[in-house]
Amino acid sequence: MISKEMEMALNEQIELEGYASFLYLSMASWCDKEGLEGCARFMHRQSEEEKEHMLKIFHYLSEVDGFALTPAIAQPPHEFESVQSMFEQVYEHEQKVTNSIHGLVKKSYDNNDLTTWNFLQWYVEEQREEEALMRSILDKIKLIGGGPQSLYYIDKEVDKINAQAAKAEGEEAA
Ligand code: OFO
Repeated sequence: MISKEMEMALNEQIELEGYASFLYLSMASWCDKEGLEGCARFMHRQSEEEKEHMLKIFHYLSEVDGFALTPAIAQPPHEFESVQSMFEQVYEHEQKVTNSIHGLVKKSYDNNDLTTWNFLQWYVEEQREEEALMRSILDKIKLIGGGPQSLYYIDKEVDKINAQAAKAEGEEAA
């Protein structure tokens, strides 16, 4: 059975993952509005992934006799200054999630809750991958620069990255 302290901390993580899902959904909608279809597909996919991350903790809590709470999610922003600033916000959010996961890993270790410690290793790896992915997109955006057709090329690149990620996970790119 999981401790109340760990249960509460995992419920906070549920909220953070849920917020990430809503934030990326909001970004997908903005991208669509701006005609950035590839970026919209990418953000929709990220939003779904975050929902899965949230649910994974839900199921874990049930499994260890804890109680998962459905979070109240704050409304994310709807407008973004540019595609670059949007991806900068994604990267920042991912760093925040990474710090939170690392905090949970430490807490589980300090509490001698090695079951939760082991469960969290998946998230440690996932965050490493997500941060690397967002950094590589930001690097591409900087390389493409601000020329007249830059948005077209950025959108194409992000769409390509999305298709590769979907393929690697054996799904159809939506
Ligand atoms: Fe849940 O991995 Fe990103 O935030």
